[in-house]
Amino acid sequence: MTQRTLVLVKPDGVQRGLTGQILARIEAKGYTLAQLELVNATREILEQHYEEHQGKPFFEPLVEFMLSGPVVAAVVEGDRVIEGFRSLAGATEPTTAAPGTIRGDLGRDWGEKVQKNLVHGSDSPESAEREIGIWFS
Ligand code: IDP
Ligand code: MG
Repeated sequence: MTQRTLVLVKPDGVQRGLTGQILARIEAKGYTLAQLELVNATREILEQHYEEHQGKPFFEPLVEFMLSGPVVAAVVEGDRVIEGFRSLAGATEPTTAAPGTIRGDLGRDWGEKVQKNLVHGSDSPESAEREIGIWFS
């Protein structure tokens, strides 16, 4: 069954001029861009989006990072795209994310309280629908 996922190119990806490369990898894999928008997030959006992380030590640095510049929000479609995009993105920590992945090839640790790792991808069908509703309401 065709799935949808929410992908964000985070502010580090936009600021470093990597949006095109990241979207190109998604398209080259064969997925479809169904919706695409450059957005200045608000604290309200981010507190909803990252609600599962509220109270963790990296939560406030994460919100500040996500407010530091525009993000590109996309709804991406395809069979098993949720799993497929997370595989394309690589592990959370860019230092150890596998080469060949977006985070592994394009990311690194910058010695900050939050891992700047270029992209977000929903982790389940329920998260995807919830997150698409937050960013594309
Ligand atoms: P994910 O983006 O790979 O799904 P999550 O655990 O959902 O990872 O965390 C959300 C975001 O919070 C990560 O992408 C990363 O930017 C940041 N983050 C997660 N865990 C840590 C941590 O232990 N230290 C610093 N930042 C973190
Ligand atoms: Mg996550």
